[in-house]
Amino acid sequence: MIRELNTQFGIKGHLEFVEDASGLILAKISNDQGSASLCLQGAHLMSWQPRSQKVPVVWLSKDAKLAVGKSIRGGAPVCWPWFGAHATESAFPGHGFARTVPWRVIEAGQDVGGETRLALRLVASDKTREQWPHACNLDLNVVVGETLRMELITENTGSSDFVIGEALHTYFQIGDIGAVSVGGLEGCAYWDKVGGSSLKKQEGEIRFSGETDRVYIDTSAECVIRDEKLKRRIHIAKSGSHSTVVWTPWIEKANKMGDMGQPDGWREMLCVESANALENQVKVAAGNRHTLIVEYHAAPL
Ligand code: TA6
Repeated sequence: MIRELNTQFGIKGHLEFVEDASGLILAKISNDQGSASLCLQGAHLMSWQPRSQKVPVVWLSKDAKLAVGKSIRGGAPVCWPWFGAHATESAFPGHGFARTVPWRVIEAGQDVGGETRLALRLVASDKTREQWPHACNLDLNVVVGETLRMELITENTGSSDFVIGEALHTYFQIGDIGAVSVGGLEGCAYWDKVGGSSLKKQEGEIRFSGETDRVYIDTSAECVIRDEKLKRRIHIAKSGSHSTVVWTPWIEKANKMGDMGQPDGWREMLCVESANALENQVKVAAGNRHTLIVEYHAAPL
């Protein structure tokens, strides 16, 4: 499998497929603009570091475990075809199945600007069809450079419409959760999921002093993480997404989760997720497609 992948899609000096000890296949990407790693299971981008940055921009837990059928803590998990708990089936996996099932490589190449491109498609199975019986394709296109671009494309190849919830649930690396703010969501309505679920309005920039789990709705705004410790900004631009989720577990939930990297790995991550969730779920008409795009770049503060 590895040899065939490298023969068909490998790019000398830029893209190599390797097998992890867990048996999962990883794509290792490197060019003069940046480097990244991606697990084929879940099309899960695990890390990304532009050459301009001394510290990765996408965070991966030191305790991240790679295992068949299990989600990986960190990176940019693909949440699809629902976000959060399934509406009716509590036995179905939170955030959908896309991030824990096999995907296959469909294309790879070097763009003219020197970025490395990798396209993957979810491999449907009896298991996925049990949870999602609709005829469709789900692709993820990743372009790695000084900017990271990801395109999540849902194509309805069937004869009936369907509705999806989705997110690129990206974990960003920060200096310390007490030394960052998030701008771009001022004035937006959000569902505050901490201590129940209530609808509130964002006043000013977001700062963090405890568990924060918010689904901002009806917003296509670009967000910026301002990191006073690493002295950098992370720009999070998006299209085809009308929800933004902002999440830090804080100490109690992080310790319960057990894979956030002891003793306080959770202090060095912040999730800003480009999504379509809750009232922003998307109807994909028969024969149509829907694309959610994110573009990340880092700059000095
Ligand atoms: O996106 C925020 C959230 O929904 C939180 O409520 C928390 O559950 C987080 O996702 C992590 O979920 P996971 O299934 O990856 O452990």
